[in-house]
Amino acid sequence: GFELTSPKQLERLEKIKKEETFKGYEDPIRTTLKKEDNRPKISLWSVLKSMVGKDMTKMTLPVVFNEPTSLLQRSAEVLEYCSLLDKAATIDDSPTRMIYIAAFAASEYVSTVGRIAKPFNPLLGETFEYARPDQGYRLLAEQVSHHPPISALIAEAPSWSYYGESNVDTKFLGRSFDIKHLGTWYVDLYPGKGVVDQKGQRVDHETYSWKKIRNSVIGIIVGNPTIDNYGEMEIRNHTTGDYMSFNFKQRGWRASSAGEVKGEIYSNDGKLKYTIGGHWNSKIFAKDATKPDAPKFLVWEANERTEMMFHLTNFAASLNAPQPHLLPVIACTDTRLRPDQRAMENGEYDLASSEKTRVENKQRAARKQRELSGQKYEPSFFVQARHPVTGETYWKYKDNYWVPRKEGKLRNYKDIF
Ligand code: CLR
Repeated sequence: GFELTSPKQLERLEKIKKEETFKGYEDPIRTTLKKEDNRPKISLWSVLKSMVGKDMTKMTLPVVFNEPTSLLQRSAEVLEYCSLLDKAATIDDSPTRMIYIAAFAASEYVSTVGRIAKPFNPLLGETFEYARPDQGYRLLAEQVSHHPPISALIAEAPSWSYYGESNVDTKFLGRSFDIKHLGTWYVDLYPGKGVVDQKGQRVDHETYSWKKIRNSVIGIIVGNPTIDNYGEMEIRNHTTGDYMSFNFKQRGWRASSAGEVKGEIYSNDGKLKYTIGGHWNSKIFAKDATKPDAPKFLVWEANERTEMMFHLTNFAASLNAPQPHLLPVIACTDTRLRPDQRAMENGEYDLASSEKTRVENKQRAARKQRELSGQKYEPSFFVQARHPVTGETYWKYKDNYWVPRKEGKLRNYKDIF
């Protein structure tokens, strides 16, 4: 929806098109599943009470506590509101761009509401691709480590890349089930008019980074499980030196306090430029802090949700759709082809459960085989590298998915299901 103005943006668009990214995405987008939820009702506390102190990977839960998404797909859900990044790239002033980066970083949490279910833990080497010809972006995620479970992800559009690693530390402590995020997330933004860096030089992009805040399932014992997301998020623009502190308030006793956020955006000289406020579960506003009577303005608003199985959002319902044009072109390791998750989506819980056992055993056998032959496992599409801007280690995309995909070389390259 936003105009591309710079040669760099057009070059990035050209690459996405030339690699035939959108081949297979001709079918209409699926936005819903069946309405009725026919899962047997089991109290969460009754199965969790014997698992105090455990992390999620060590819990064997009945498959009805799963939802038909993988953690690769849940990490991809952040793209529901990626037009905020397109918007950021149209803005010339760096602290103003930060408003939209911040809203993007907060916007993913609304999808957690009502989703008290365990996503499928991806198998080692499992991948997930997703592209949107209507919005010009593409995404690739790969499970790069099994113990601990780590996914690498990159999404690319003409005016931005979003990438990072999902590495969650989960713990059930009796009162709450807590999820801490260890990975760092990055946005490389390519604004239409370029960027002036801290040395006063004009460059074609800027790099932001932040860590995700904590998720916590509360109300498990009283039988009304609810999700809260809270903590302090520090977003940094490493190129211009702007920064922001973003506070997600922990839910108190009053339901009206749920989802409250407050943030402050500073320019590199330490001057307060904008304040941000609102709720991650409904709307986010910003206000110019340099003018005393500046009105607040709306930056982001949550999309409407249709009631459906597993309380998925409409965007989430699109991710695992077995679309007829798409299935023959995706990699054979794509989540859409995973049989247990597909059975879950179809409401075939017994089949889901037996298939889950089968693919997990297959994964175990493959690992044994590697150990016996002394082979080290290497991910296919990402490699660990030092980040050129922050110096931290991160998973670098090898830029080797979309071309082999287009040539049909990923139809048979591995057998994990
Ligand atoms: C939050 C948004 C992040 C990606 C992400 C990773 C882990 C997810 C978390 C999100 C939401 C909450 C989550 C969690 C893993 C487990 C937990 C789905 C999507 C659920 C609610 C735990 C349920 C536990 C029981 C059923 C036992 O970008």
